[in-house]
Amino acid sequence: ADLSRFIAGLPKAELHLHIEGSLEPELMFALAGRNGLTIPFTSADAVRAAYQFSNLQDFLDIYYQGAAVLVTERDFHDLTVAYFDRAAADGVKHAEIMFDPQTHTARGIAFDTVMRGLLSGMADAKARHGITSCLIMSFLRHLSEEDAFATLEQSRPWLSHITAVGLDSSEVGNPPSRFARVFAAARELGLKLCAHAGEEGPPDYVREALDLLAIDRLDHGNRSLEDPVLTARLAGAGMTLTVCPLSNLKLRVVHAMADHPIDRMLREGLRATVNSDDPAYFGGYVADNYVAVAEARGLGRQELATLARNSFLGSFLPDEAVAAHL
Ligand code: ES4
Ligand code: ZN
Repeated sequence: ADLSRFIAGLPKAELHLHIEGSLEPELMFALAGRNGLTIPFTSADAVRAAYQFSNLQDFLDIYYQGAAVLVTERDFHDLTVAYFDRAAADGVKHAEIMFDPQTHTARGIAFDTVMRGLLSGMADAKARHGITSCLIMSFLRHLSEEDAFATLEQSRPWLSHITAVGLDSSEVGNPPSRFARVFAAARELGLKLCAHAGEEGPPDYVREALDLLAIDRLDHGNRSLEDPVLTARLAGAGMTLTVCPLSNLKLRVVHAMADHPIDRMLREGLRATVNSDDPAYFGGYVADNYVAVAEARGLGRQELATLARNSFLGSFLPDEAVAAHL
């Protein structure tokens, strides 16, 4: 209880959060009803009971199915507000939110509908809780480069409201190299660059994200630790890793929380942060992730404070705003 209170009281930024992954079963049910959609479950608890996965692909199949209840601007607004209400309780002061436009445009939902709903939810969060936020538009790596370019094109009217692009979905077999050109185009447009790499994929994919995508931030990155040269390079470059302990456990990136490498990452000089990834699916919001890994690894207050400080250092906030949070 003491540890939980300390963690909730630590000002923190959340840097790895898929907004579609914050869709709780109760809201999924409500949105299905409101939109006249049928989902193959009789209750929110039945939805929860169906969340059985032991690898990334099994999770993604369930996650994309859940996102299908998001239809109207109000749906995206309500989803976003629900996330921020929960994040506020966890001491989140700033959030950099990933969204997957292709998951929605592929179902005939307009890009503008998604953007309007997310942005109005973010404005509400600022008004209600004082939480600042920005958006990371993630490309689905199981789709083509052409599809990613079309998505970048659709985002053009909204570029002043988008801070970065990301790369998510099925990692193995979809290396960063497939998206080198679209990332170069995004950089030309002034966007920051993130990519999921080294979650299930090998250290080579992390190297590709550095060398071919020129990422500003690495999502997950766990498997970098298998390569000491790569680890030293990430540490030397001051690269931020957005680590997600409960996600790692659920998707078997680690076999037990007691094996989580978060403290090893810090000892190796990596700028590691703690994040929730898909909290509605992985069993906890950001403070739950800090608590779970702190208890399992025996982290002290100093290490926890370092992780929280790293979250601001690794954010895309301007230097003055970072300094104001430290
Ligand atoms: C994701 Cl944990 C994870 N990995 C890759 N892509 C994702 N999309 C949502 N969650
Ligand atoms: Zn993720």
